[in-house]
Amino acid sequence: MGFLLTKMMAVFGDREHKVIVVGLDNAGKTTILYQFLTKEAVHTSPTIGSNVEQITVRNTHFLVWDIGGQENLRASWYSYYCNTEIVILVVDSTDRERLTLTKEELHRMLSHEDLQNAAVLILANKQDVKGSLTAAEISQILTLESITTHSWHVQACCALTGEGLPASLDWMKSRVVAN
Ligand SMILES: Nc1nc2c(ncn2[C@@H]2O[C@H](COP(=O)(O)OP(=O)(O)OP(=O)(O)O)[C@@H](O)[C@H]2O)c(=O)[nH]1
Ligand SMILES: [Mg+2]
Repeated sequence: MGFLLTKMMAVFGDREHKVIVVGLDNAGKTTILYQFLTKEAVHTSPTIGSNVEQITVRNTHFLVWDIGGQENLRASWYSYYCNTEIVILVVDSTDRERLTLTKEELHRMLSHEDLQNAAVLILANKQDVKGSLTAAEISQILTLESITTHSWHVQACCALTGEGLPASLDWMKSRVVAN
């Protein structure tokens, strides 16, 4: 049955779109992945390696890889890049000290040839925390306006309540439909 379904999906062009979720440790990547999937805030622990889940948005299927963001794991992010259509960069909007590091990681990532055709969604997470930076402030610090090589979008969100995440999925869907 599964085989038949896979064959039918291939015939009708209803393929899976690969998405990777990156960002520094503690940004909220795993919380976002499971909020996408279950519409609930789950308890997480730091990701060693990755989690992968299929998420469907009105008949569009995404295979979403949530990759651990600890320093020693960042060097292997590139091994997930091949065939990625959308990169979700999760930012902890309260972590002002490490935004420069996030900016460096973002620009390094975008220069990788395997991500040449990928679109980038920047999620300004933890908007529920008082004093967090706004999406516009994060956009400025990450110098998003200077990115002309990739399609990008910035979205404020809160992974605990799910606020901002439906709009993010809509943008992801619009990107893959456009291509
Ligand atoms: N206040 C608040 N806390 C959040 C939010 N999103 C995630 N957190 C918390 O931030 C912590 C880290 O969340 P994770 O989702 O595990 O972070 P991660 O980016 O997957 O971290 P690594 O796996 O180490 O790379 C957890 O305690 C979450 O509950 C949010 O929107 N608001
Ligand atoms: Mg994680």
